[in-house]
Amino acid sequence: MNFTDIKISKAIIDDYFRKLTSSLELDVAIVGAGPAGLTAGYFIAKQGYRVSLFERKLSAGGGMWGGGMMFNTIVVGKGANDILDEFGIRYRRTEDSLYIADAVESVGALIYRSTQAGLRIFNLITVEDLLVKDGKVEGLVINWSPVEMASLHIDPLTVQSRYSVDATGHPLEVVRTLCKKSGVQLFTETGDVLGERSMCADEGEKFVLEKTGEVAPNMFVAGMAACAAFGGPRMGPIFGGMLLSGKKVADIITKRLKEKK
Ligand code: 48H
Repeated sequence: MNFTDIKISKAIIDDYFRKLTSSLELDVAIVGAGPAGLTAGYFIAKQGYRVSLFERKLSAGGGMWGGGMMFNTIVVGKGANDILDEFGIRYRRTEDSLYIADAVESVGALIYRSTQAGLRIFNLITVEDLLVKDGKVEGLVINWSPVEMASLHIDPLTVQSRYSVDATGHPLEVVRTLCKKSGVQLFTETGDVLGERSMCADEGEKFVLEKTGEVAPNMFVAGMAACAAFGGPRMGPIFGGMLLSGKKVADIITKRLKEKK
């Protein structure tokens, strides 16, 4: 094989298959590369666990790129600035004790630091279903996003994971599918999805952190998905709760992984 063109193709194909094959059996599978999913992936990978993240879109970053109403500045409250420090994101403190950072720098840092820590991010892959056995989530069912976009009738593949995280933001896609298709009772007041409530930044920031955690056996929620599952208010373009929620879910899961070696 002498053509450089073919060597380039072979290098890409070999490397991608190496990454995908080594993601078939995971400690943690995360759905959604918004701020919550990326932060969770970073803190889990940093502790040496096998963690991969599946993102439907071409680019990771979720709703963070656009700040508030496309003004690409993000705001975080006190406490979340420690996470900005951890990722090396520069920020400025306002007179109102809010911390503001550039949205593009923030997303760039989350992606860079999390992949450097060992998180494998698969963009252009949609999680369309779950692997469920005896009422417990044991993995994810994945397919190429262009297959979904073109409504092609193509069956998916499956990855196995000890724990899964729905970090799909407002739509709470994975947990909704779990309820709809498997009838699993959630750890919410009614056993079902409660749905996101209208805006209140203070309450929303507190709520998302409080409710981040296990929502069904082996299935966790982080970020806006936690508000949607447990019926909390939205909080608009303040992103501290998303970062802290990602860290909290990572702390809970890594503790569980250590206990159940
Ligand atoms: C693969 C999927 C699937 C799927 C969705 O929306 P996100 O940024 O989510 P969070 O929770 O990290 O951050 C929320 C924040 O961006 C936000 O919207 C806030 C704070 N809103 C408050 C308010 O009041 O409006 O990211 C979720 C990601 C996206 O990139 C999706 O493409 C992806 O998940 N995704 N990926 N398979 N089935 N569903």
